[in-house]
Amino acid sequence: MLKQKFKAQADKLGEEIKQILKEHGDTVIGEIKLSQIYQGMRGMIALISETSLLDAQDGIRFRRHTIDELRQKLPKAKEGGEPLPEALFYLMLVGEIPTKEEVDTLSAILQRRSHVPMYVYETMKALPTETHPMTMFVVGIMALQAESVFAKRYAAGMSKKDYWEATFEDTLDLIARIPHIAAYVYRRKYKEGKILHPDGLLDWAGNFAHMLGYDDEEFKELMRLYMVIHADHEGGNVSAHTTHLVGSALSDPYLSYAAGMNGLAGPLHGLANQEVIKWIFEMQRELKTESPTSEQIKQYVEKTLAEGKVVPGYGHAVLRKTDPRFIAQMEFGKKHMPDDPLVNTVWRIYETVPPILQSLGKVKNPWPNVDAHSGALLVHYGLVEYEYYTVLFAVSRALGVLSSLCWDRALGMPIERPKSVTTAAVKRWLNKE
Ligand code: NMX
Ligand code: MLT
Repeated sequence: MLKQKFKAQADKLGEEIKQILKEHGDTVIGEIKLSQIYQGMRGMIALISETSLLDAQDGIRFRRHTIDELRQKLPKAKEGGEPLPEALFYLMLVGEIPTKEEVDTLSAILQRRSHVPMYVYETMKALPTETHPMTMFVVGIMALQAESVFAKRYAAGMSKKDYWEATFEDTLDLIARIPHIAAYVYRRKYKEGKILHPDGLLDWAGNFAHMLGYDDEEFKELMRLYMVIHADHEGGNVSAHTTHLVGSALSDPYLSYAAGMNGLAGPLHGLANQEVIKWIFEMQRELKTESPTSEQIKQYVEKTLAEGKVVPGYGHAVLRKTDPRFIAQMEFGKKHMPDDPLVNTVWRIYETVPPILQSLGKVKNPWPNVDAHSGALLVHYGLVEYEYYTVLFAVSRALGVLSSLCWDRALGMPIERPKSVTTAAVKRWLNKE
């Protein structure tokens, strides 16, 4: 059903795009400044991504729905609780909010597809336990690539018109299997390799929490919220853009997703979630207090800046306001753990950091992003191994980047290959040479 629905939507949009390009293909939609090609292409519109759109002021909208709306409208595991991430995947894929029954069917399909062959675990096990969890995770995904339907069918001479279907199959298999690989990384690195068997009756995120070893109902709710808010952030962020770029060479979804997650593992992107909590723990250690005052935080931030480092969890390349994903986590904290000292420290940092960054005069967005809050909520439930946090981000990000990849292949997107120039060429344009 989901596959047919997706195909029908893709055919419809594909026709509309053909018409738009026929009538308006030569329409000029902007201009490029020289500074943009030297400065990370900020603000340059260069990609199509159907699953979500980021507004500098209002934050992310998934198929036009804000985070607040998703928390109200998407089906939930329990009344009044957090939305089911499978429901968001459904929404990103076909543009419709599913019914609870449709989500339950999808959860059951994912359970059925979730088998990970033993050789994948053996490959991860061959790595030393000191290996960073993101490296272990990506090695697991790369080992699993041998299962790719797309790669097998391409080798057997698949027609262009079937690329979307093979991508769709790999996407469902990957989303089903990724939590198992991620849970194994955690259990292998931190819990002496004691694997916990899946609970076939649970939803995707609830079962992931269970396989990690956290059966507290509130933690499962946190995982559902976490998996929803980290899923997608339009197409230009490093992990989404990389997955799209690598996929454009017809590298299969396993290769493309693994490439994207290597980008997520950078400290300016997804690794910032571990950096935030590490930074707070170092501050607590140095100041010898669990609850630093605003004045102490201010001095610590100034020290961080004086050492030539960034304040992790603050700033954004597109957002110019507090990230609504930060607010959603703050609301979760106020509901479930209003007196937690670490969570309160995160809130005190939120009051203290923005004016300091603003006073530097160069930081375009002094407000917190999603990573400023996530670690403190995890620590509250006992998940203190902060090097693991980016793996959680990666599990969630699969929902967005893989549904986007389905759209890329269904719309017949070509290989991505922009033009680069040398500074000598730039000087020639400017008649400086
Ligand atoms: N602390 C200190 N300086 C900062 C910060 C910050 N949090 N954010 C930006 N700046 C500096 C930046 O390093 C640059 O300095 P310089 O000119 O000396 O190189 C200057 O301000 C201008 O940068 P922006 O244009 O404001 O930011 P840009 O778009 O280049 O980068 C980030 C965006 C997110 C990479 C940047 O704000 C940052 O490094 N933040 C801290 C790391 C972080 O939280 N990353 C997570 C992003 C969300 N995610 O999950 O991916
Ligand atoms: C993300 O969720 O990908 C980050 O906020 C980074 C970005 O959007 O550039």
